[in-house]
Amino acid sequence: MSTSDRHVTLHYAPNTRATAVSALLDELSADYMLDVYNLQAGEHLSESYRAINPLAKVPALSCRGEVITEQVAIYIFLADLYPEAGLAPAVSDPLRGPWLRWIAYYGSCFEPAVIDRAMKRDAAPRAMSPYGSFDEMLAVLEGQLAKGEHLLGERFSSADILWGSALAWMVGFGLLSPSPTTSAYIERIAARPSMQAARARDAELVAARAG
Ligand SMILES: N[C@@H](CCC(=O)N[C@@H](CS)C(=O)NCC(=O)O)C(=O)O
Repeated sequence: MSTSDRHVTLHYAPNTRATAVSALLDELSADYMLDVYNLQAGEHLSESYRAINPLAKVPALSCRGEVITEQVAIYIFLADLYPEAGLAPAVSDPLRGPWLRWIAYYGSCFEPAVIDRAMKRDAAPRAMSPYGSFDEMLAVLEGQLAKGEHLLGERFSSADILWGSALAWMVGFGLLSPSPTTSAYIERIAARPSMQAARARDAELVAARAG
């Protein structure tokens, strides 16, 4: 596969879930470009963007004529697309299953729990709730984070970019009171040059609009 076969367009808006995806692309030294939308101006609601993502959400990727939406798919797809960066355990690696588990946990358990909390809704009855209770969901995650520097222990992976950025957002919104270990994890991921560069670029994009 040549480098150009791996060119990715990231459909993007600053200060959103797409920001950390751009950091992941830098971590992977990927060949990519940004297709930037102004959410405040409603640019993502256009017919042309709905042709890419009918839900009119970012992030979305275009690669080799296909569209990939949903963060959990994107964090798996990109790390697999650039395996030489080592951010996706190989299928033969014992850490492959845990890596998939924690990325899926984000979409299946963490997001629904956080949205319920943000909306001040109780979890659905236990048998219907995709995450049990908020406290259980968080305790399971924090138990994993206590095992090492990264979600997979010593091994840094694309899952850390997803989780580090999501946890930072949730703390910023006042939806989480993290343990000291989780706070240290959030800071560790936020300090990565890729994350700092993504935040700086977002500030420039927003400032350029204001100007
Ligand atoms: N299920 C999507 C959710 C993406 C999402 O909610 N993106 C927000 C930005 S952080 C968005 O596009 N909001 C614009 C809108 O809904 O109008 C995923 O996990 O990728």
